[in-house]
Amino acid sequence: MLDETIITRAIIETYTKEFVNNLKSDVIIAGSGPAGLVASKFLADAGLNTIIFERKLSFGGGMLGGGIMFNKIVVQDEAKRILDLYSIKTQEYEPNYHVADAVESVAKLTSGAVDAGVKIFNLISVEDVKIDDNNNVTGVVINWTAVEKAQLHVDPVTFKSKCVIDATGHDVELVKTVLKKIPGAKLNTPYGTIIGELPMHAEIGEKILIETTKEIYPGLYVAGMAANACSGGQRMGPIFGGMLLSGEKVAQMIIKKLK
Ligand code: 48H
Repeated sequence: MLDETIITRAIIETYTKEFVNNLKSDVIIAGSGPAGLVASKFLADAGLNTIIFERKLSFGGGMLGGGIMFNKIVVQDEAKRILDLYSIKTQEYEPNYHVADAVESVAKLTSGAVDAGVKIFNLISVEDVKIDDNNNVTGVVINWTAVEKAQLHVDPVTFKSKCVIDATGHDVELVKTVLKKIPGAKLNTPYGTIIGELPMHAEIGEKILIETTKEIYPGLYVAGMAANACSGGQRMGPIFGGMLLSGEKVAQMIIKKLK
């Protein structure tokens, strides 16, 4: 005999317990695209308590759509080792062009994060950052995506962390919030502000992403497409090696700082 109220209680109690347990963490990541997912696994593997807030129902961001909805992705030689780490199958299409299935890639990157101990909260949007007395970023302010979509006037809640990663992709949402809301905020970019992403140039876009991945403002890091969008890096289309390497790099930077 199944009691529906036990099912309901099981879900509500276990969810809220995890929610409360994660009110203070080491690292909060906004966005579960490839950069956020890879960063989270490396951070958790290093023993850092890491959580991801993802606006959508699904994970993987733009990776799931491959190129023009053909759900295949391409990575170059130097990034293939990251796919290998997750046992994601690849086919060498031409020298230095490795093709992988986008669904398998997203599923295994997500599973790798979860197995490493990352807690992923989906259907939640980061709508603001939390700051300390010196205006350093020390957490995020979140709300249900459903509230955001319905434009309801419902106040959000706050989660604290030692570092925050903006892995929100092209829209670079957290950094924009810092610029908009913190008077005189200067970013760690050539002009102290968001430069915006440059047009397509896969070769340069992929390379420069490793340099644009950085602590962009005290307490706030950028990874993935958000990094190139901040510092004026080129876009690169459906080659995803740079996103994986950027996730790895931001994790290494934070591990060095916190460990
Ligand atoms: C919670 C949020 C919020 C928010 C957004 O776009 P993504 O896949 O990001 P990356 O950087 O890991 O990968 C970029 C890649 O997908 C891409 O777009 C490429 C390679 N483009 C090249 C080109 O030329 O166009 O994922 C970002 C994730 C998404 O799942 C969003 O839903 C989520 O972040 N997100 N989550 N709170 N405020 N904003």
